[in-house]
Amino acid sequence: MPPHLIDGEPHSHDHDRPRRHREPGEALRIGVGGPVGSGKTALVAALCRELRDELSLAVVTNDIYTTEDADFLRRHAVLPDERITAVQTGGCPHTAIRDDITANLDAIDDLIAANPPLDLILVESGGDNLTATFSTGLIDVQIFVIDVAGGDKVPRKGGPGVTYSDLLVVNKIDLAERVNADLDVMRRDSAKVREGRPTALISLTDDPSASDVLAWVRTQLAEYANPDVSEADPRTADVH
Ligand SMILES: Nc1nc2c(ncn2[C@@H]2O[C@H](COP(=O)(O)OP(=O)(O)OP(=O)(O)O)[C@@H](O)[C@H]2O)c(=O)[nH]1
Ligand SMILES: [Mg+2]
Repeated sequence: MPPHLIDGEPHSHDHDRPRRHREPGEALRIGVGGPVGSGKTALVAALCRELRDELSLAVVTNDIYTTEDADFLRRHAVLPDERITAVQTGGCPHTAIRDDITANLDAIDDLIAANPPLDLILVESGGDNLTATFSTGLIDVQIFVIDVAGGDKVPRKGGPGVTYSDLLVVNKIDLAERVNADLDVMRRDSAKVREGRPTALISLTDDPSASDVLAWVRTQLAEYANPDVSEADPRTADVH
């Protein structure tokens, strides 16, 4: 048994599963996951603000016991209320995005019915740990958001989100000095575990438009809009 495994068998993660079949004209679905407080909602808000004038957008948030994130997005009017839906997961946040995704699929169906046609649906996971990833039956590509406050060792610790997400975002780099996090170490370790998949080091405080992430999202939209390249691996888009 490999020394890093407790129960002997590797877990089956989503990265090697087939991707969701998208009908022509269907909205691109982007999952935004990551640990509690890393900046997922702040990133979703930034993307909505930047894209809402050119695209038809909607958001699903997942919270365990509340509708806090949806309330935040509505309060800050990043989108009209009818474009934001909250799923209350009631248990481990990863369950609703990976194991029983029915509530999220229902929420997406309702958003599509209420706001036709949609170009992009952002699905924010409840804050979880490094093992949480989205089912490829729910979303098309996923962003995993960590932050520097967890320490510069986090990328080195790996996990499916850090390793296999289509885009890894290391947020709050404005706090790096305060928490003694070495950004070069985070950059180097991310590149090592991700084997070519892109990573963006950002600060939503210093760059509220999340320009690197925005550029990556635009690339995904362009690739999915072009049927000739829609079968291509979305992880090829470069950020850093
Ligand atoms: N200093 C700093 N703070 C940030 C940055 N991005 C987000 N925050 C703050 O971090 C806190 C958590 O941000 P959220 O967007 O709520 O994080 P989240 O990942 O959605 O949190 P959960 O949904 O509860 O898991 C908030 O107080 C944000 O204002 C950043 O780049 N720098
Ligand atoms: Mg949130």
